[in-house]
Amino acid sequence: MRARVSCALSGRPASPEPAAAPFGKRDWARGALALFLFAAGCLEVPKPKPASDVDVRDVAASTMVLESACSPTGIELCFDAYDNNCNGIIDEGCGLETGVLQFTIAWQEPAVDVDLRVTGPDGSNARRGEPNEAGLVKDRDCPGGDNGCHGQNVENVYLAEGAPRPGRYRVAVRLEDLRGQKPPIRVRLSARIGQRQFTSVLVLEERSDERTLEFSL
Ligand SMILES: [Ca+2]
Ligand SMILES: [Ca+2]
Repeated sequence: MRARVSCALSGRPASPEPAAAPFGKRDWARGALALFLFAAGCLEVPKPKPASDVDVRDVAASTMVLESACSPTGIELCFDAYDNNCNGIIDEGCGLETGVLQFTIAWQEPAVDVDLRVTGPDGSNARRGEPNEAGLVKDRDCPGGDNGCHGQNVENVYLAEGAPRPGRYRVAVRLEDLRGQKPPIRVRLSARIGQRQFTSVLVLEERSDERTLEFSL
């Protein structure tokens, strides 16, 4: 007996069986292709993981003390790289983009150049303009040319598209240039990784001083 194939999702009945006829090689090929396409139409496409399903493992910080508990301090304040209202989003309503992954730094000294570098599992650095292979993009680079950040030095990297890629991530905060400012430079780093959050105040002592946070998904 020849089997019938029906699609419960579409509710369409299966095609009636053709009348008995000679079944050549071409008919077999057409039948196999139709069966494949028909079956493919019935498959459910996996949805992107919600933030609650992001599995964060192996969190390791180099020369920084991470806080994972959020203490609300009132309404959200801009350009401090801190989730003041503990809603899981860093500096929302301040013109910064956000995603299931978000990494933000802020510092006070207007001329000092600090750099936030986030690399995904493929090792490529998140840059401005377009997402890297991991879907990460940087939406601010301060202090920027021509005082582009207006003294509000915040750098922000977020997951712009797709689900978080599994693998190892590295978040580095580096003091690029003091530009005449006397160290140390205090930098707030906050990270949103799915439903988990981390924050720390980094004290950078000299040029090229760097602190890193690594984790796996
Ligand atoms: Ca917030
Ligand atoms: Ca804030």
